[in-house]
Amino acid sequence: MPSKREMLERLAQVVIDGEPEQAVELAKQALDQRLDPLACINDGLTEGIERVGELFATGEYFLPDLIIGAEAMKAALGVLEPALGESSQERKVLARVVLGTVEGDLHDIGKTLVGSLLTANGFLVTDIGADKPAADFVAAVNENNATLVGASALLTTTMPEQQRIIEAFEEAGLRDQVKIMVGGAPVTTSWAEEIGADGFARDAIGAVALAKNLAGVPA
Ligand code: B1M
Repeated sequence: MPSKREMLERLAQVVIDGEPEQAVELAKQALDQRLDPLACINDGLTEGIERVGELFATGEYFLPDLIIGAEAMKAALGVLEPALGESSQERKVLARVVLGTVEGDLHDIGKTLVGSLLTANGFLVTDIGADKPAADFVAAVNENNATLVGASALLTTTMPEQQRIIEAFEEAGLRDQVKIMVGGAPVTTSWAEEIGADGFARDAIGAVALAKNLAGVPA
């Protein structure tokens, strides 16, 4: 049986190689070996997709490589993410969250992971998807009586949409009723402060801690 380290390296490699079917098989094997699904995601798959991003940035990989790498990661997440929340079924809802990726931005892997961990930790998450205009965030808050909003942006060109979302809540007269958190690889604490967000989290685990803090729940 491969060691934990070997399994994590294989999970990273299968994303780098862009092999969705093998990714699913490896993810199942990892769960059979009782590896922590979060470790498989953070120390296996995410390592792989970050390497894919580096190869793309240096011109060694092209857009199709980026797409197939993301497909491999998503395929494995389909196996691993349900295992994250298995112990959270009977917990009470801490708060209702509306989560999405901003308009013009198709990156949804990190946002979905944030949603999975929030759900696993007792939040009721409405994931509105990717490439969503500010108005959709406002509408989803109204429909779901949410008190938390999470806006993800992965492109420097789409970060301003996070500010647009905050403005949309101000225009709708709802800014006092929701806490807005922002995240995504290019987002920083200073950006969050500059646009008037209520908080920034670097990763999905940080997003859970931030959401608890914003919802007034002990960490
Ligand atoms: Co693109 N892409 N991409 N991409 N892509 C990046 C982001 C890039 C950094 C790659 C690079 O050049 N090195 C670069 C952006 C440069 C920049 O703006 N600074 C880039 C580019 C340029 C592009 C295109 C423009 C390429 C092109 O067409 N020429 C294009 C844009 C399309 C669009 O959106 N309009 C594009 C397209 C794509 C794909 C569609 C092929 C695919 C996405 C598939 C999908 O998501 N369904 C893709 C991918 C896979 C990537 C990389 C390789 C990986 C992103 C990812 O999923 N990471 C990425 C390089 C990189 O980030 N290293 C890259 C794994 C994920 C778990 O991490 O999303 O960071 P992440 O989420 C983390 C944290 O950021 C945080 O928690 C998550 C989990 O820990 N987080 C939050 C995220 N959201 C949060 C919200 C929160 C809190 C925390 O609160 C609300």
